[in-house]
Amino acid sequence: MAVIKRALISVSDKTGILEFAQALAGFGVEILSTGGTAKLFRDHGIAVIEVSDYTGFPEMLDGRVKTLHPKVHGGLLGRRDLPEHVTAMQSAGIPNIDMVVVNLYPFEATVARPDATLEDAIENIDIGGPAMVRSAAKNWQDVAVLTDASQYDDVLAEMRSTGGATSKATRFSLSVAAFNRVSNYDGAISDYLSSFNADGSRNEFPGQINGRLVKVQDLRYGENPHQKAAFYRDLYPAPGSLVTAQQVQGKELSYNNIADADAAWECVKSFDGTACVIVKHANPCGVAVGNSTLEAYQKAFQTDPTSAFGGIIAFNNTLDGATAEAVSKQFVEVLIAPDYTEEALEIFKAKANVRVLKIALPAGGDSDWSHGRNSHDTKRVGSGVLIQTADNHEISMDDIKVVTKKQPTPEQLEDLLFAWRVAKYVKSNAIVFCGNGMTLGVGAGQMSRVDSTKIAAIKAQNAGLTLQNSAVASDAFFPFRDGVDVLAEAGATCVIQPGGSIRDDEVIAAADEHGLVMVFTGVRHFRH
Ligand code: 93A
Repeated sequence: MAVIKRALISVSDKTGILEFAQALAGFGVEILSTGGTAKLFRDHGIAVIEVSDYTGFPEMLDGRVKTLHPKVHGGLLGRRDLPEHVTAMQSAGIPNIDMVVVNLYPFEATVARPDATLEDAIENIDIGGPAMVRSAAKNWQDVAVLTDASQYDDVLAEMRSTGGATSKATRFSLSVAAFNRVSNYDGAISDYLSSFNADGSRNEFPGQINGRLVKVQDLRYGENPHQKAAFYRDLYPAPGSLVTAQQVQGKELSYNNIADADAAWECVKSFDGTACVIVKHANPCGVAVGNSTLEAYQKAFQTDPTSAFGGIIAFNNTLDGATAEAVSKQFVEVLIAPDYTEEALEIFKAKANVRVLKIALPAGGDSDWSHGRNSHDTKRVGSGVLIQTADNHEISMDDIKVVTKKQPTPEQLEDLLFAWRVAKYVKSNAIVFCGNGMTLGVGAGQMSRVDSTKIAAIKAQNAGLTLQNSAVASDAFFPFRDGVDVLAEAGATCVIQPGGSIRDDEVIAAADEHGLVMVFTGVRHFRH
């Protein structure tokens, strides 16, 4: 146990610092502080020694040099267990400093401001703070380092129970937290500065990316029970992304639950009207829009009741009691919605295993999800990672080009756009039959497009749904006419696809032959 006799406090975020310093003073701790922090303490009657008085060296260069002094760093770094260190410190007149309480210049908050300039950012790069944090964290055997207000209470509680000391275990975990903090801080600086090209323009893919991840939770196992796993999130997650979810009830989320929940949530939040998405094994097996969450769910369920069993179900609107009642009739693994009525939550309570997730709408709180979009998408390969900007592409009516003799009706256009939206979230090769704001048959993840088309038609048939007058989306172009022949025979009357095949002429001729409407989007939505 190391009793704290002297502490250096230098904080930008002054949350809770008065109470903490007051408590330290109560233990008889001598407090050293920098300009602004020292003034705050003096104003509140807390005894404090200015670091500049302590070192005999004034703060200078607009505060850029405040604590960078051997009397500070020697006091933090000197080993108490080495006689040579003890003697050297004594002869240099450097007393021990047993505790450092530092939080850094707000670099991250500064660069998050839309109006922040490069100069603002540079001025908010803290040098002396991280230096002290590192000195103290390196010497954790004897020095306690606090870098966040959330740590104050626990440290004080321990000091109360030990007569003013901290334990080795506490000092070690504080040291780890301190290095994490400094690493994140430096990572944020490195990421920000690297995101500029030499001419001042922004660079989406800089030479180095400091992928900083924070553990959300350990998982019982991975994709399979013999694999170990944990769930991590970005240090700064996109608002409204899955990692921001709050689990309201239910069993612990599994690895596959999380992967599927993400697929369902990303898909459902892309709709403007009330929508429901049911996902199984990473693919939507039912998607629908409706006048209520109940109607959307009932339509989505109809697409493929067999696959919906044990599915992940997401809504983009508050889930009400009537919907909860209906959903409770099926076996469901995970439910996701921005909110739930009290009645709905009561109904789910009776199904204690069901995992119920609530994801707050992104700041702004309206139906415009664009500010809640993930910016990048990553995929692990061997010892590397592929990074791309997220597939946030949306088409509008202006992007659509009719290529057949037949023109689409307004209803057909609506169905085509719905089908196109869904196809983006289906694994390639994706073929999606739709009609009346719901999926009718989904063909996913096949190695050939014609097989995907056949499977989608078979699934519709299995569900007892008719494909007469349906609309079809294909996530990428038809390489041959065979897929078009299959969907026409199944009853589809209109098709949306990117176009761009060398056999587009053959494909368009097939569509004309079948009397179909075909439109090109000019973009594809591969999803692997
Ligand atoms: O400008 S600095 O990099 N130079 C320093 O020597 C130094 N020492 C502490 N910034 C420095 N600090 C930082 O000052 C601390 O990390 C803390 O964020 C801030 C507290 O300043 P004040 O007590 O004047 O409000």
